[in-house]
Amino acid sequence: MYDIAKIREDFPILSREVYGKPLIYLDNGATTQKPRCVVDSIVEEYYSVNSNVHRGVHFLSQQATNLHEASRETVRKFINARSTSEIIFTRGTTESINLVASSFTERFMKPGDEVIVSVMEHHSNIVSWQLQAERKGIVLKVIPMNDCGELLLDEYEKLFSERTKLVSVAQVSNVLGTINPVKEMIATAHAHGVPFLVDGAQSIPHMKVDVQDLDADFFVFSGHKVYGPTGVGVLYGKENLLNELPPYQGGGEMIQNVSFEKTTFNELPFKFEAGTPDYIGTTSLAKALDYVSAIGMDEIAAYEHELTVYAMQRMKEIPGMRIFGEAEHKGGVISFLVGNIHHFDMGTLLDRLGIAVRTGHHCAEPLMTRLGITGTVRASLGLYTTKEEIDALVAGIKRVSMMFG
Ligand code: C6P
Repeated sequence: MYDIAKIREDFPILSREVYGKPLIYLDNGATTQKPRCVVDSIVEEYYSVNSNVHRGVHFLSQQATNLHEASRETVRKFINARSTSEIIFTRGTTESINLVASSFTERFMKPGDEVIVSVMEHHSNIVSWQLQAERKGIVLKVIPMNDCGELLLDEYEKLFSERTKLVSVAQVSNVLGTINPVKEMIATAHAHGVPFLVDGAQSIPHMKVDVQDLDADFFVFSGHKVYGPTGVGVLYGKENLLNELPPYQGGGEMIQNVSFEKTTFNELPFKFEAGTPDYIGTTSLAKALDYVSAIGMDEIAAYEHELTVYAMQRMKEIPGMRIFGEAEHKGGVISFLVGNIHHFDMGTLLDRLGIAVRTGHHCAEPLMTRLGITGTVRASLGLYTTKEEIDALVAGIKRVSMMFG
């Protein structure tokens, strides 16, 4: 049984009001709200354990280290990696992609070598590669999509050449909600001998992820989008690949021995974790993963799917409604425009009704160009979203539309 009332009680913020109206939080694609156990974990660890990890012989340092490393194991289990050596803690999806872009390019790419991305990528999976294009002369190739927001797999296949060195694609689009067939796309890349990075920022909160089943070479995500804290994220990488990559940043923890003549580097995963990690954040992230696991990722996916189907159907009742993203396989992200109403106006007026949505280009300007628009209003669902909230959104949109005649 999916006990939505009980789930909502775990999130104190959901009972607050804005402008004297009950909060209807539909901006989960930007960040999710936190259950009590996640916030409690932060407070408790600061109050009773806080000490730097991997650095002290004393009791607290060892206890903090144990918590930090236990969290790595929780992440490993959550995405079914083979070993904790494959779990690198970062600041989030963006830092994880930048790490791979920098280290992978340095190790494996020459000027003229190619990376394939898709037209629906978030800026972090475009600009990270463009920086390498400027510095190292690599070339970006782009998988196009159809008008429903589905990637054109035949075109994808045609993009491979002898110079293709990596494919980097989001599992779920943060604008269209499209669930891309990454398992199939990874198999295609591997048939060409090319590794694949999956941007899991928008998939990890909504579906079961098994990196071995996908056969992903890299998988990245942010803690804050999966009901965890801000400032901590994950880079999963296959051990043999990570071993080949040079370090991303220099500092404490990532070294074995340092002299002014020569420095040797620590083993995985520490080679990529320079400086004091956000060990309070990693413990709290593990609490978030335990929390969603206890509900069940399949149960969350089924609940959100039903809600998405309902939301799509209700939204289409609204006169002048244009929905961007109608893929057959679609998650709970609904981008729309109504008539000639500017997305910013719609978002601002919905806000006055207590409804939090995101407006603008959603850090996906090339996708906006493809769609021929400057931005959308985006409602993104979470595990605590209710049908009543969808109804309130639909009523809110109708009310704003009436105001604009
Ligand atoms: N998308 C959104 O409102 P960070 O900021 O590092 O946690 O995540 C970046 C990122 C990367 N890939 C995808 C597919 C994403 O959706 C995001 C973040 C948020 O859509 C904030 S722009």
